[in-house]
Amino acid sequence: MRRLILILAVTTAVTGLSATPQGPSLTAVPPERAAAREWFRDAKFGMFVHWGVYSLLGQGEWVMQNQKLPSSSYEWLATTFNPVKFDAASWVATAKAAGARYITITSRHHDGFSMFQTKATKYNIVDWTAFKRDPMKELADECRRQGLKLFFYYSQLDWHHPDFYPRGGTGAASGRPDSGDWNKYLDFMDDQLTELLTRYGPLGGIWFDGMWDKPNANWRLDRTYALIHRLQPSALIVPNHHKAPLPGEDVQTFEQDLPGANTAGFNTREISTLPLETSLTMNNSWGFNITDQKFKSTKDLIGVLVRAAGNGANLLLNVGPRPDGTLQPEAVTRLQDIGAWLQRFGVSIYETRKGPVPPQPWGATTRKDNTVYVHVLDTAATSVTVAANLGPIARATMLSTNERVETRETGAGVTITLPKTATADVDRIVLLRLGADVR
Ligand code: JFZ
Repeated sequence: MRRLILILAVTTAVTGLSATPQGPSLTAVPPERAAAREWFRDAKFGMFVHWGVYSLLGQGEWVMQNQKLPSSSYEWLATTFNPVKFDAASWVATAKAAGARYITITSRHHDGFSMFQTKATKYNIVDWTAFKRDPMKELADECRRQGLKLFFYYSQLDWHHPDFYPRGGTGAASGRPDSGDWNKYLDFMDDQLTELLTRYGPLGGIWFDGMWDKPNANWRLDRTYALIHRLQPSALIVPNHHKAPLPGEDVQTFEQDLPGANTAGFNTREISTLPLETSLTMNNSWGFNITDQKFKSTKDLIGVLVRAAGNGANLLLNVGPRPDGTLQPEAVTRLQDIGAWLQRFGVSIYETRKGPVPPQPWGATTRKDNTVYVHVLDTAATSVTVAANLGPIARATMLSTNERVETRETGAGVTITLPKTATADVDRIVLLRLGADVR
């Protein structure tokens, strides 16, 4: 009995998930994690990477499912994965030059192949391929060297593991036996997460995906989340389950959508008070897709970054590197161009919070202390109205040139007349210094 009480007490202390009189708390977290959440809110821009065995076929990361490939074929394919040109230093340098503050990478996607060294299965890049290297380790070391944080995407859905049973909505064609031990599968995941959180240095966090495949299963989330927060108290849990956040989770992420927009059809409209993130493909694919040339323009990508910031959210912008380990040139040029823009105008994005009004058809607003940045993305606009009571405005200037800008308080808010000289390439940014003292 005493032992039971002790176990209960320890579990409660460790999970932090115990019900308070008001129910489980989403916000009461230890100081390390609260600080990590603030770091996340400040970071504003991350590079997402989808890369794995599927990259070989150039049809996206769902190829195993979409082409109904049996495990036996995919296992053979995996033996041939040998990305000899992979260079962690250059990937991280590219992300850094783009202005990204973190990288989130697929340590294991739905195909079940571990892109890291693991004792939990031989089906991993070190033991299964001629490559024999651990690219997650190389990236973790480089991120530390170059000052970026690293998050591991980790799929809870597995199309290969025999114990992923009963199966969910996908993964039926891989030829696995109709039996399996669900709890053994959950143990396997906890073992792998333990490796990821103990062998790669301090992580930004874990980006979970795949629960949606079996929404009613017992995923033992409390136990897994407690494990993560015990192993690394400042690691953030970012779940892509498309629902309102659950206890223990740290970031609300929206796939292919700005917070609350749900153009994708599978996101929730409920926006929590947690840090927010929007994930976005650069073309229409996550994993390398050799026929998908529909890359968004740099202008459009910056537009999403600005609108995300205007919602108080980060942009997690995806690249799908090629099977030889190189980034696609189309992605590299866009990342370079975003980086050049952030070099000049990053002050209006990084460390900001959402502005006084939500994003508008003409653009978005961000705010830092007593400075409001009005981002005019509509290149045709000659004036815009920020429909909020901002109080006195001490100074209004174009961020790019310091040129004075005319503002007028109307009943509807503050109307800004854009100078004719302001060039309208991507984003005309007006800086409003709030307060009474005119300087
Ligand atoms: C998920 C993954 O399946 C995808 O491969 C990629 O990693 C992305 C970031 O996350 O995408 C999903 C997941 C579920 C649905 C749609 C996209 N869904 O339930 O409609």
